[in-house]
Parts: sequence; C-alpha cells; structure tokens
Amino acid sequence: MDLKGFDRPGERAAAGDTRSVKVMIAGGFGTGKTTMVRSVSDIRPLTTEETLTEASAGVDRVIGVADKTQTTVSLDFGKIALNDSLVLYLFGTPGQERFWFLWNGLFKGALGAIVLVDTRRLASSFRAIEEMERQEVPFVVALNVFPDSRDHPVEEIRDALDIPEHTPVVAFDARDRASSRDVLVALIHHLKERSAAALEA
Ligand SMILES: Nc1nc2c(ncn2[C@@H]2O[C@H](COP(=O)(O)OP(=O)(O)O)[C@@H](O)[C@H]2O)c(=O)[nH]1
Ligand SMILES: [Mg+2]
Repeated sequence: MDLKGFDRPGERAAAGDTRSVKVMIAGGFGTGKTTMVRSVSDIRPLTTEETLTEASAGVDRVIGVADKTQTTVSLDFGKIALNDSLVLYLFGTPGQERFWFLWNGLFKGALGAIVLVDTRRLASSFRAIEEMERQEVPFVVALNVFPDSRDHPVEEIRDALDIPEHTPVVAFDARDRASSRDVLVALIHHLKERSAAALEA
C-alpha cells in the first residue's frame, strides 16, 4: 500500500528522511493489545507481565476471559516501519482501570490510536473509546475476532459503543502480523484523510 507523502504532505520525503509516529494501542482487558504489539513489532517488544494471582483475579475481572493467566501491569512497547520513511512506535495501554491514572502522560505526542474490541465483551472497551475522545486522539476501532465471536454487523457495534460516524471500524486477528499491520495502515489513512495539517505539528 502506498503511504508516501504521509509524513510531509505535498512533498516527497527525501531518501533517509524518516518520520516517527507514536500510536497508542488501547482497549479493555484481554482484548488482545499485548498480542497485537507482539505480532506486528519489528523489534522484540518490551512487555512487563505479572502472573495473575488468585487475589488479584477479582480485581482484574477475569470473568469471561477464561484462559487468560497473565495480565500486563506495564506498557507494551513495539516498533514497525511501514515504509522507508514512516516508523510507528506502538504503546499498549495498561488494561486495568486502576492504572488509568497514568493515561494523561501516556497519550502525550500520540498522533493516533487503535482501540481493540472483543465483541463478546463490548463493555470492556467502552471506557477506552471515551478516553480517546476526551484526549482528542483520532482512532480506528479494531474488532479482534476470537473463535467464538459472533458475526455482528459493524453498524450494530458502532451503535452499541457509540462510535462516531467518521471513525473507521475494522475486523482483524491480533495474532496475525499482516492483519495487525493492515489495522495500522487503516489508521494512517484515517489520519491522512482527517487532517494533513495536524501531522506537521
Ligand atoms: N483466538 C484468539 N485469541 C487471542 C487473540 N488475541 C489475543 N488472544 C488471546 O487472548 C488473550 C488476551 O490477549 P492479550 O493480548 O493478553 O490481551 P490484553 O490484555 O489486551 O493485552 C491471550 O491469551 C491471547 O493469546 C485473537 O485474535 N484470537
Ligand atoms: Mg496486555
């Protein structure tokens, strides 16, 4: 996919001229943020995982996330070059509400975000979507398809989560590199469409 011109609207980027863009990977607990950063990153992603104990299980609301035994207590961080002149730095947000106080600093300098949604547990991503709007970060909603996910029409999901009309909603598989990369490309196109000017800031 041709992404040339994204980094310097109206100009072709000179050889070796690379633009780095910070992208947030957000969404509820267990929606696949860590999985996505791991599958798509060119570098070995940094993650801090802590084994979920019996004691924290209630706090972390593992109900409905049966086979999840680890929860991320720190950030996922990854990097992907989409082409010669565009490198994305990916920052996964901590899923648990008790870490959300960190978000103000976390979003600083972010040009866009992906909000992951598990359609079996829509409510878990509701606050992440609200937060994107509060932070005024443009985003793409990515429906992470699990084996027992039902096939919901996109409009139904848009309604249920109150996703703005102009915000793209795409289905993908967080475990798959190409699929995860396509979601990032969709975000870049969305940013490009939204405002070429904002990208120069
Ligand atoms: N079947 C399936 N399982 C997934 C997918 N994405 C994540 N998982 C699994 O779901 C669980 C939660 O994913 P994780 O990336 O840790 O979620 P996070 O809390 O958002 O970081 C893990 O056990 C993953 O292996 C997916 O696309 N399909
Ligand atoms: Mg995680």
